[in-house]
Amino acid sequence: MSSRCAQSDPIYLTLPKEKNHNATDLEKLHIIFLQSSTFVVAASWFKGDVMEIIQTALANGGEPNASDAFTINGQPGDLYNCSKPGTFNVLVNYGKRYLLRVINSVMNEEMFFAIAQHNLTVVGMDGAYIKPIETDYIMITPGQTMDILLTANKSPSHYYMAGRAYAGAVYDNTTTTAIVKYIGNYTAPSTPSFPGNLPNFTDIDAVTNFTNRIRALASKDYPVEVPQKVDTRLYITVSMGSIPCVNDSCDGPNGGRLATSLNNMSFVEPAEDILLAYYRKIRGIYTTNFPSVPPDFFNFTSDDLPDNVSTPLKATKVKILEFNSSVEIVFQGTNIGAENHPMHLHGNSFYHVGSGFGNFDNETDPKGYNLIDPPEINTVGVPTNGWAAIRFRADNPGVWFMHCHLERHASWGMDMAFIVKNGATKLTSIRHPPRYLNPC
Ligand SMILES: [Cu+2]
Repeated sequence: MSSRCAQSDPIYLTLPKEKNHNATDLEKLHIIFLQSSTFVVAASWFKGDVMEIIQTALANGGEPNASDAFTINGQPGDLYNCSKPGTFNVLVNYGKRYLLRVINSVMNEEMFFAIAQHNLTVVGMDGAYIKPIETDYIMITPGQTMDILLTANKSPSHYYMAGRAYAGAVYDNTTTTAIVKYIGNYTAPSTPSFPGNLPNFTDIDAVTNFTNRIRALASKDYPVEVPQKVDTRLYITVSMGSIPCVNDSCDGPNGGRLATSLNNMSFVEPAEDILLAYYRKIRGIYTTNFPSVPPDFFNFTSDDLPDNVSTPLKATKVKILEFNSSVEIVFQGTNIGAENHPMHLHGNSFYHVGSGFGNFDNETDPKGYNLIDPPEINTVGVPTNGWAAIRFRADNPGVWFMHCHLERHASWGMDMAFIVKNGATKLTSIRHPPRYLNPC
């Protein structure tokens, strides 16, 4: 049986320098979640080719099957049938401190992660320092990276580290584990202790409580440069709609085809690359009128939604940004298929200046923005039926994709692109394409 590795779009790791953390006795460990792996051992895997599963779901317009297992460093762990012999082990020495680099490379799920009886000290996120957070669990979205210090200071024994999903509409409800094993002579328990503080699948409070603690380091060496004034503002609704099918014959809601959207625009991947079309001034590939506000205003998070708000328009629209302009985006989650959405921007990190539940209020909510030490990240979780505000300076000329990092939402159209115009100099302008461009 074969299976394919299902990863999100490429993750570029820019890791903070370690000099701030007296890394003299720091050992480094890399912890990577993968949604499926190279081998299919038991019944609880994606059977067959994961791309085929996704293509079939896309063709039929419905949800793809949830995965059958998560893995830590390629292994599902003890809680799956037949996986025990391959469980990943992390060997530690008592008294040492370790740097865990946790990457959520799961395709469709945000993940909780914890280690039995050990606190985690989160010191970095998406390649930037944060003020250290002592916590007994983390929540990490697909594509996000976290740098975490672990001190091996408990009784030498075996301890589970475990990860499970923060639930979406359809989710894999299994739990992946690895084992932290202290080196030395002691009698190991027959079963390692399990992290009692690993939140349950639907624990929204656990997500909010963890996320709200994240602050940039904001030191002299690592200053915060969040724009205090805004040139371009966008207010973007994030929705999970559907488009009717002939004879209601598709697998989505009411026989329709699932179609996610940003400001009611469900992104259609163009035949020609947007970057090339922009560079070569090819017309008819995209339009530049991505809406800066939702086309219709209603109570976005109400249980009682107006009729006809769940059918988006299919289009390939971009938003043009002036070089070096400051941009604010408020993502507004809606009750059109309410879910948490990890929104991810290419080309720039951004500052996460505020979040809340319900509808964003453009008079009162900005008063609560954190413009002192907001974390600098590249993926932000938009709370279920809530909002998240980000700011960045558009100083990287080019074409930059922005999308939900849940792969299935992105594949249904929860995407758009920015075109950041060139600056005045060669250094602030996009480069020529390479002389030879791969034809595929
Ligand atoms: Cu999403």
